[in-house]
Amino acid sequence: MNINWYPGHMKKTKELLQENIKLVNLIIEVVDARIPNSSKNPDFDKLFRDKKRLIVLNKYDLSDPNMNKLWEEHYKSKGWSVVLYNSTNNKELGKLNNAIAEATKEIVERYKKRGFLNKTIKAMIVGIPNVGKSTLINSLAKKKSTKTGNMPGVTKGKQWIHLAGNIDLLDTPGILWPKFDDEECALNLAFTGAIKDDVLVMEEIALKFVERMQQMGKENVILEKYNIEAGEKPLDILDNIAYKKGFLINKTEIDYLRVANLLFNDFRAGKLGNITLEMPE
Ligand SMILES: Nc1nc2c(ncn2[C@@H]2O[C@H](COP(=O)(O)OP(=O)(O)OP(=O)(O)O)[C@@H](O)[C@H]2O)c(=O)[nH]1
Ligand SMILES: [Mg+2]
Repeated sequence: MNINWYPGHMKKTKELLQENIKLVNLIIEVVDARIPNSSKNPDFDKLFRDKKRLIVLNKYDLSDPNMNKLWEEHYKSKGWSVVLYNSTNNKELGKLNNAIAEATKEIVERYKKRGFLNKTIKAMIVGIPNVGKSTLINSLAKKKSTKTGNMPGVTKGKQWIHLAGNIDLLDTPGILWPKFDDEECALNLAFTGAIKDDVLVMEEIALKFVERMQQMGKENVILEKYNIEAGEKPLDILDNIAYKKGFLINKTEIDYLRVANLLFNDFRAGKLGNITLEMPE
């Protein structure tokens, strides 16, 4: 399977990130807690080498709590600030504000020594598409300052948002990288909705998803959710879901696209439970 999605606007966004590095003190890199490795753009480590970085493991309400701890420790051990966050829950805001304050402590101290007591901290939010960057900004701004949506490619250009407490945030469009060398990584991005469904054959992706769930010993989650029998092959599971739901074309042919859409709507909304698809090395 050959999965790639690097439209022209992503190349432009990379240039935009590059141009704005000098203007910011802090990089807030948002990753998906269900796929912390696959959702980490490998270009960023080089691009932001010399900047203070805060990693937000976003959507941790959808990922496995035991894995969350492992990933948090993993990134801490790399010397980055880390916070587990749910951008859709305003009760968690304090946690993110504390993490930002902690990550910018040294910068604020340096400003103070030079006599700048209320200097604005500028932070740039970066990450792959659909990971929750704009939702996170809206949570910090306590209002809808920037457009969000459950599909990749919602934010089209850069946008500065001024927050109380002397901080400016730069929202940026999500970007991937030109070529996925690793099929597992590409599939993880497809499963979670970071790659536009339109450029994928969702029926095949669904098959790969069932296969992965089987490999992880989580096939039961699917069987229980749809109240179906186990099957020998991943395709049997898709068939069983289709028969159970009556997803047939002309009463005979299985409508695999409908099955795929159901499966991914449920997985992406957390209706298959808290699932993390990869472990730290
Ligand atoms: N469950 C859950 N959903 C979230 C969280 N953060 C964001 N979402 C949802 O994820 C979807 C994508 O959010 P956006 O904020 O638009 O993502 P983005 O990173 O700005 O995406 P692009 O602008 O396309 O790059 C939306 O449906 C949000 O409601 C979270 O922490 N938990
Ligand atoms: Mg956005």
